[in-house]
Amino acid sequence: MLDLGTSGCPVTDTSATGASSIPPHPLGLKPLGNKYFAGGNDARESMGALQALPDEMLMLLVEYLDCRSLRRLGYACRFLYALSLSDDLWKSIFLESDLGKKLSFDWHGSWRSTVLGLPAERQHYLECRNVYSDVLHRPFVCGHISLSHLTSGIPVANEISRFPDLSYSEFAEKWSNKPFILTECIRPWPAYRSWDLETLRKLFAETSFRAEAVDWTFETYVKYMANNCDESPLYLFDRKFAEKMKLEIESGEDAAYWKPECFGPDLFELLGSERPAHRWLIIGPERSGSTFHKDPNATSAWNAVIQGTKYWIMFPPTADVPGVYVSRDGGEVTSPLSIAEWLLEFHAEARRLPGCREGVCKSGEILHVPSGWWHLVVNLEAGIALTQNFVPKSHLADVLSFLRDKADQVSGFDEGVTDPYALFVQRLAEVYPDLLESGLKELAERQLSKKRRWDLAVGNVADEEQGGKKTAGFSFGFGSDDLEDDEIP
Ligand SMILES: O=C(O)CCC(=O)C(=O)O
Ligand SMILES: [Fe+2]
Repeated sequence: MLDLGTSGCPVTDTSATGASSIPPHPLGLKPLGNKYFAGGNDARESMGALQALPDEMLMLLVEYLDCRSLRRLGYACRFLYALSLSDDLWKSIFLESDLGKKLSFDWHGSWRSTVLGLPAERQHYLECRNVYSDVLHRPFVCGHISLSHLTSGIPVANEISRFPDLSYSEFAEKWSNKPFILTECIRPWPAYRSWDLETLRKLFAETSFRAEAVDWTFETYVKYMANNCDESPLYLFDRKFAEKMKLEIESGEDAAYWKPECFGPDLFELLGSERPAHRWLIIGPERSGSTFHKDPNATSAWNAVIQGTKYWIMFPPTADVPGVYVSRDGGEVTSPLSIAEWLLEFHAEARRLPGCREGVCKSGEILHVPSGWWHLVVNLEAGIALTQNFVPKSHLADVLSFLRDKADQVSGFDEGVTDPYALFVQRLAEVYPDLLESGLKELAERQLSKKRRWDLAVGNVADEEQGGKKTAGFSFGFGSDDLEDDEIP
């Protein structure tokens, strides 16, 4: 079978992307390019006036249909039948239905079968061999792309460093700005020793956890995990897990886990109950994961794999990551592609860029995400992870700067905390006055150096050197109008 997709379905060199392993579509529909070898038998021609619309537009239109209308549309002709089976349409219908509000229900392997209550033995499909469409075929490709090419062939220069463990002084002096993996540090955790999906299912079957837009019991989520073909599977990402699972964390004989010592004091602990959300239980099937982002509030993070394996690709804070579009102030990140689409379209290019770091974090290992670093993560196997965001002393200035200068982008605080910057400064002044002073000094120095670079760029330096007055306006003020690197033309 030829694979001639025009987007997201590479025609050649599929071994490098994992696309070669994709099985035939269950309905038999094919990427658009195949039409030109098909001798004129094209299901689109039976669509009447709707033929005039491109597939993308048809898809947008049918998003407005309810369950009954979508089913009826499928009776009209083979192309619309294939279109009406797109499971993303049914996912939206599910989420808007009463079923979408339930904690538990019978999952039947797809959103459509679940909405329609169709167990496997009642699922019958028409074959659609004369349906040619990238729009319909691409989600299937993305839901089946093999991920094995990610683990093989990581360029040596990109490899994330691995150590058994690190001391705090090594971290503070050398590693707080770099990603790394520690291979031994979480092995004593009871959570690592005793948790796996089956154990958690037995203990917490009826406990509900948040997975993106839904709250489901763990039993329901495990069934979904084991049997779905979603391009972007729902990811369990719960920040109240400790309360829900009645876990002790950090101290006490029964602690399920504790933070690794090498990261030193976490300065956001000073915020006590007012600190923003900072720890999550993460569970997902193969192919689930996180699209490119930076962690909130310029915090650093660690991510510990309890079960499974994760592939990480990371870039330093100032990198332009291919396929990721960032607003001028950094406040809006648009990463329009799913993880699988990004891997198909951009992975090969991205790993050739300077600064790119890649690594595979296996069960029993923990990865450090430095403040401001871009990262995309994909689960190579179903698994469980714990993650925590923190503020190490070495990134205090970054966090102060974020809270002060990007107040509109600060996230995760309760509504009652109206001025996170002032609150953090106040707590630091009480406990670590010297650290606060040096943090503020570093901020002022950064501001001065930005100003100097600006002056250089616009020619003000000459005036300054000649004793002119043009640059006299600069002060150490802590206003929010300081110059961003990207504002310098
Ligand atoms: O999917 C993952 O494990 C990564 C999670 C992550 O990046 C985050 O919590 O910020
Ligand atoms: Fe993250």
